[in-house]
Amino acid sequence: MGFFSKIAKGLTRSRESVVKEVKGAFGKGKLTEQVIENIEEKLLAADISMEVAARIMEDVRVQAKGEEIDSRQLLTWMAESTRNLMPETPVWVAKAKPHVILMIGVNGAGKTTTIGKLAHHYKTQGMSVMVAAGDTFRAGAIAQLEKWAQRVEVDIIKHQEGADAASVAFDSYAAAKARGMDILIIDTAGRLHNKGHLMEELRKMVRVLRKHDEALPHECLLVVDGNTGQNAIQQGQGFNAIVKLDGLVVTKLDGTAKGGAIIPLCREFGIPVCWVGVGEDLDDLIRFNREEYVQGLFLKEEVELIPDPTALPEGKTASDYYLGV
Ligand SMILES: Nc1nc2c(ncn2[C@@H]2O[C@H](COP(=O)(O)OP(=O)(O)OP(=O)(O)O)[C@@H](O)[C@H]2O)c(=O)[nH]1
Ligand SMILES: [Mg+2]
Repeated sequence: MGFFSKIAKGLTRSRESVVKEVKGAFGKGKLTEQVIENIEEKLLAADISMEVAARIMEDVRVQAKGEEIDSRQLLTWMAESTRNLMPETPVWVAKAKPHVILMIGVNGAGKTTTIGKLAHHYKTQGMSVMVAAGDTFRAGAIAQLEKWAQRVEVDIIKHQEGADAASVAFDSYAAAKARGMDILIIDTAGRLHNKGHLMEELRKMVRVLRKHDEALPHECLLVVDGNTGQNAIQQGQGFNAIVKLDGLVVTKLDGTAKGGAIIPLCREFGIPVCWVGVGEDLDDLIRFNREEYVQGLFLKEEVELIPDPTALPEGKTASDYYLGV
């Protein structure tokens, strides 16, 4: 399954509520204040913030110039406006050897799972990968990462449960450097952004890593559960105060109705979404692409309209549409 159908599938629930309003209640006509208000409401339900929803609808209002439009046009403008509100995801490049990625986030966000998927991704690209069991806090966390490391056949650096997480980070860098690894991905314990002592531990991890090299970590990724919606903004603020965030990983976009939360999140922090998790398997990680995201969020309602792939309109192939695969 390509990026497109995966993200489109992941965003089905978010898309449905918005598209239903636009297609069902609006259909075709002039954009009245009432119509705009109703659509804004649906955008809020998909966890697009008030500020962002208002910006999108203002853009649409300007484009429409008071003339009659249909729902398809309206959705296309909404998608365009939304895309322009999001920072573009950069092409990934290794910053050094090893390129060090630190994964942070609240409990259960999907950090360890994402590390497994990322390790797999880089390995299939021909790079050597090491993972570090920096979650020494939660019982079973080291074994969980070890399982992933075995599954994708990458090296792991670990200490005992309860050991100092900062020394795991420090040692893993030394080991990755000595072994000539391309990528080092460091796991951390889940922590609430308002838990002072755990945030202090994170600060220490970064401080200690920087004894090796001031540029470390090269990538600090905040992992947020796509279902968390706008609470993720508060989480992000807490982490941002401790360590500079480089990008977001939004997990569990499969099956959430809150897929819109991505937009206020990356606007708030001015950082791009780098990866999106759409399931629990190794391949269920996608490099984010804002164009395809907004299409998945606003435009792929065609799935109901084209139930039979053998009856596609002329000039179209099945891959032009999301068919619910
Ligand atoms: N459906 C779905 N489940 C996911 C995704 N990513 C992670 N999960 C599941 O979410 C749960 C928590 O994932 P973990 O990777 O353990 O999360 P974590 O952030 O490391 O958790 P802690 O270490 O406890 O803080 C697991 O059951 C994962 O299988 C995703 O993209 N989609
Ligand atoms: Mg974990």
